[in-house]
Amino acid sequence: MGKVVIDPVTRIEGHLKVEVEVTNGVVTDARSIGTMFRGLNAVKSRDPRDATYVTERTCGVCASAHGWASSLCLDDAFGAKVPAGGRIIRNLITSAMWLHDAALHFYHLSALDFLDITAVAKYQGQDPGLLRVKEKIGKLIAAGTAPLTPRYEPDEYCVNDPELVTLAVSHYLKALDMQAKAKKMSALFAGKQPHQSSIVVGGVTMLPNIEVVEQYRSLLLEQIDFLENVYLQDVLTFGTGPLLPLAQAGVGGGYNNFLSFGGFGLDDEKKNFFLPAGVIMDGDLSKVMAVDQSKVTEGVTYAWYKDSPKGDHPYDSDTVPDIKRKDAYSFVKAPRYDGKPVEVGNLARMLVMQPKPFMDIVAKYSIKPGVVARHAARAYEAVILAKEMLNWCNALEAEIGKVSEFTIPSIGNPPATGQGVGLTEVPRGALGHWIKIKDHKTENYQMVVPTTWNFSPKDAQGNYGPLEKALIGVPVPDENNPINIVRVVRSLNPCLACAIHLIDPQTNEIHKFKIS
Ligand code: NFE
Repeated sequence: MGKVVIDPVTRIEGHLKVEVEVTNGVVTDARSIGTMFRGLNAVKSRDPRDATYVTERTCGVCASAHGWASSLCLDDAFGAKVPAGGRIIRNLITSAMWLHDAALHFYHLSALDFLDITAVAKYQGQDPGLLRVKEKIGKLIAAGTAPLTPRYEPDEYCVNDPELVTLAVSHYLKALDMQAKAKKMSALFAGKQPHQSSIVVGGVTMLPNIEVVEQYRSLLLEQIDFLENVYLQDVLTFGTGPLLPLAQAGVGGGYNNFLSFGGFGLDDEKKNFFLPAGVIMDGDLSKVMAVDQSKVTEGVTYAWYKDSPKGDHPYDSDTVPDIKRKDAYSFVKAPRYDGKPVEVGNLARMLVMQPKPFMDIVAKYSIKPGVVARHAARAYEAVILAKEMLNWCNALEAEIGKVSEFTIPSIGNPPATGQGVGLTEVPRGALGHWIKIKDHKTENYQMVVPTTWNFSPKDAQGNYGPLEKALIGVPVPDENNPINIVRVVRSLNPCLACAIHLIDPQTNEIHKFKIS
């Protein structure tokens, strides 16, 4: 029996430490530890409309996601009705960033867990593009400056066929270009990226014209080609080839509880979504339950925060650090739905939505929830989302000319008192923002973020967080090469920057802590 500590886990967003106990080559205990306190000073006692701009600064990856969630939250609190054009432009700004995230997550963060990169040097083919890759990467390997690192030793699940590896590395390079172009798409409507400046309470500030929509559409067609013919094919090649044993064993599965808040409003931004809302418990896919936000709580029994005197629902909870808290081991709180830990993200969304082609692949290859299923879900979702975005371009063109419909409705000053909730789906999963308003100012503001759900510590009942549960049972045949651990972590696509945040109304101080 031995303890394996990975600190920091690299090739993710933010700062994460993972500790596991390994007994007879299998993980028997696990801790997910958010190590960096961020002390993001933010929105309390300010004009509620500031929330959109401040909460976007939580993260540089999913900034638009927070702008979107905070605007949905403010729409609710202000009673604002968003015009159709505003809803569609919000969808186009945020969905483009999902495409950015798909390329980033698979190629630049995860794929290297499944490739023996040294095989590039053995490429024998004549494809000029792949020969350039061989030359470029081969030089780095020969020089000992191992490229695309840090990484663990390749194991039996790593692809080592020189043709396949060289092709995959060429896709890695292509994916950099696709990331940049996806961001450009988003910026066409958002003004800029990563921190967009168009989505606001009541709608968007942007007035589109046909030229902008056409520019977006032509970049989108390029994305669809890449997602469908490169990304999805790579995931299928790996997932139904060398990784099939991992897929069928469900390595890195977990509770089989899944939550989606629903994302991308079709006609009503709060009710009818392209990616539906739903809850699945204990893997029962025949029973997708409706979401009730009142069942969301955030506990801190094992997190370095004080208990919230007014309760654990995000309308009332607070975020006050307490580094001396007994038994605490993470700066990530423990959100629960109806008291249960739930996995959020692409797999949760695809299991709630259950699109036939995806479910057919899962059935055909007997894939169980886990590492490989998450990658498959992310790739399939990216393709169907990108194709749906074409429909939104068409719908937006039909709205052009209704100029007044695009201007921000006259929403007036913030209400004297009120509250609102904004629930949506963002690349990593379910995102919720909650606000309470008093004297026209923000009295309380809480964000419950995808990575907080997935990477939470234990709760008061002693239930592991979803990642912790997913790690238990994972094979680690060599404690010096815990590659399966990072595969599980990265399949959940964490962003610890989002997961840990704090709203401090008084001091503006970035707190200092020493973690022993
Ligand atoms: Ni910082 Fe985020 C997404 C949000 S993560 S990336 O997607 O919200 O938990």
